[in-house]
Amino acid sequence: MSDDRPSFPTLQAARLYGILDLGYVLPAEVESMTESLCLGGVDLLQLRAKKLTLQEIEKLARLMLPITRAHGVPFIINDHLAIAAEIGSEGVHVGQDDDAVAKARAVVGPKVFVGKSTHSLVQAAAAQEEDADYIGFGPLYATGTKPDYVPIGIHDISQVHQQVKLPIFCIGGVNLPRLPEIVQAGARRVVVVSALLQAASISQYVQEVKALLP
Ligand code: 3NM
Repeated sequence: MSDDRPSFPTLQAARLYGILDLGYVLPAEVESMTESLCLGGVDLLQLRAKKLTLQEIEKLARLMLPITRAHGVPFIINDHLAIAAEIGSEGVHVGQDDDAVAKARAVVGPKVFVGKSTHSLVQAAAAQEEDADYIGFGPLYATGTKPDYVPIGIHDISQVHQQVKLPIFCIGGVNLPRLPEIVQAGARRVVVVSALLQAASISQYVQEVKALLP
């Protein structure tokens, strides 16, 4: 892992976490979309590509990294620890069925942050015990981006913030019209995927979401 990585804002300061999901974006659009997301002001950006080969994902990650670095946006690789370690991303994200946080940290090294998806209060508390650097909490609503997941609703948002002291990113069906009730329920940070990637102006959508976050 290189020691010359630039310094980045803390995860605590992050409010809007964008995911560039290849379910919505063509490989040829990845660079321009990355630029738009960063210009708009996402605080974190993840590459998620469930259907691409490892080689394809690494290639796209290498296209994105100089852009996110130029904007000072931490770049996070979903699932693939070896790619994160190889390219030197700032973070890696694992799901409930993926490697444990300790395993992830052993692969990517101590300077790379490790996030974990959680889908209940119990899983959120367990991720804190596991020493994750942040958690995703959701899906709040049914979402086509993860169609097989049962939505957990917004009623546990307040309690998860009392129980878990890590940065918590509420995820799943988050969009501008729903944001007021999500914030009202106690959310401080969100992940937005399809609403952002399908917006007429990505940069403007980013700005509008950020304006509604506390
Ligand atoms: N993880 P959208 S929900 C990638 O609950 C992902 O862990 C989730 O996409 C979880 O903003 C989700 O389009 C999809 O609903 C988020």
